[in-house]
Amino acid sequence: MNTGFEEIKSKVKEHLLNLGVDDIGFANVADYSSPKSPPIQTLFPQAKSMVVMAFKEGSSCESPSDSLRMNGRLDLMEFSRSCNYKLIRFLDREFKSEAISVPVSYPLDMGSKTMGLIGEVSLRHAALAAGLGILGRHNLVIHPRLGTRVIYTAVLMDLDMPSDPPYTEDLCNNCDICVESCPAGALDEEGKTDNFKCLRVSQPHGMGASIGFWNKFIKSTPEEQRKMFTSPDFMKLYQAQMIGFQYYCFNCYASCPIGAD
Ligand code: B12
Repeated sequence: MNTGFEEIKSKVKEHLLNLGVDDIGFANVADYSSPKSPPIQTLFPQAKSMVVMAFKEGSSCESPSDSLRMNGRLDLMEFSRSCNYKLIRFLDREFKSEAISVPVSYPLDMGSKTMGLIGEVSLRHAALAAGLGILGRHNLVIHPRLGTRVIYTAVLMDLDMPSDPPYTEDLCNNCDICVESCPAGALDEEGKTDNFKCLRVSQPHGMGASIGFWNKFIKSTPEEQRKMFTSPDFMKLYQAQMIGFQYYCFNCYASCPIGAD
C-alpha cells in the first residue's frame, strides 16, 4: 500500500483516538454498497472514501429507567457528533480535504419511499466495509473487541483511501438471546428485522402514538381535550418531540453477551 495512505490513516486514527473514539476504519466508496440507500456520490459528489468510527455504549443501556437508557444514548450521540465535526476540521487543516458528516441516527429522509426507515448512508454497511465487524443474528454489527454495544458514525471525504481489510471471522455464537429478549418478536425471521414491530416497542411515543393521540383528540369534547393535555400520554409525546426519536428498548443490543463485559 502507498505510504501516503498509511501516513494519512495513522494521523487520522491518532487524532480520533485522542478525542476518545474507540475504533476507526476506512472504507473506499467503491467497497460500500447498501441496496436501499442512495449511491454515496448523489449525497456528496466529491466523496471517494469514508472514515467510520465506533463508539462503545456504557451500562446505561441496561438501566431499568427509560430516561437513563435514553440519556446514555443522547450522551453518545452528542459526543459522536462532536467527533465527526472535529474530524472534518482536522481533515481540512491537515490535508485540505473536503468532508461531510453522516447523521448518527437522524435527521433521516422522511420521503414516501424511505419513511424514515433508511439512512442516507447505512452505517452498518459502512462499518462492514471499513473492517469494523460482522453482522450478527440481531442484524447489528458486532465489533471484534467492543461487541454489540457500539454505535457507528461516518465522515465522507474526497481523499481516495483504500479500504481496511474486511473482518471475516464469525463473532455471533447464535445463542438466540437477542431473539428471545425482543419483546416485539421483531427478530423472529432470520436476516430481517420487522421494523414496525420493533418501532411499536422501541419508540412507543413516536409517530404512531402521535397519530393515535391527535385522532382521539379531534373526536373528544372540550372537557376531555383539557384532560388529555395533562395526561402522561401527552407529556411523553411532548418530551419525545423535544428530544427527537426516543428509544425505549435496547434489549437486542444490551442482551448480546458478546463484548458485554
Ligand atoms: C432506521 C433505523 C432503525 C429502524 C429500522 C431498522 C432497519 N431495519 O434498518 C428501527 C427503528 C427499527 C431501528 C431499530 C434499532 N436500531 Co437503528 N437505525 C436506523 C438507521 C437510522 C438507518 C438504518 C437503515 O438504513 N436501514 C436500511 C437497511 C440497511 O436495512 P435493511 O436493508 O432493511 O437490512 C435489514 C435486512 O436486510 C438484514 N440484513 C440482511 N443482510 C444484511 C447485510 C448487512 C450488511 C446489513 C447491514 C443488513 C442485512 O438486516 C437489516 C435489519 O432489518 C441506522 C443509522 C444509519 N444511518 O445506518 C440506525 C442503526 C442501524 N440502529 C442502531 C441501533 C443500535 C438500533 C436499536 C438497537 C435501537 C436502539 N435502542 O438503539 C434497534 C435494533 C433493531 C435491530 N436489531 O435490527 C445502530 C446499530 C449499531 C450496531 N451495533 O449495529 C445504527 C447503525 C445507528 C448507529 N449510528 O450506530 N433502527
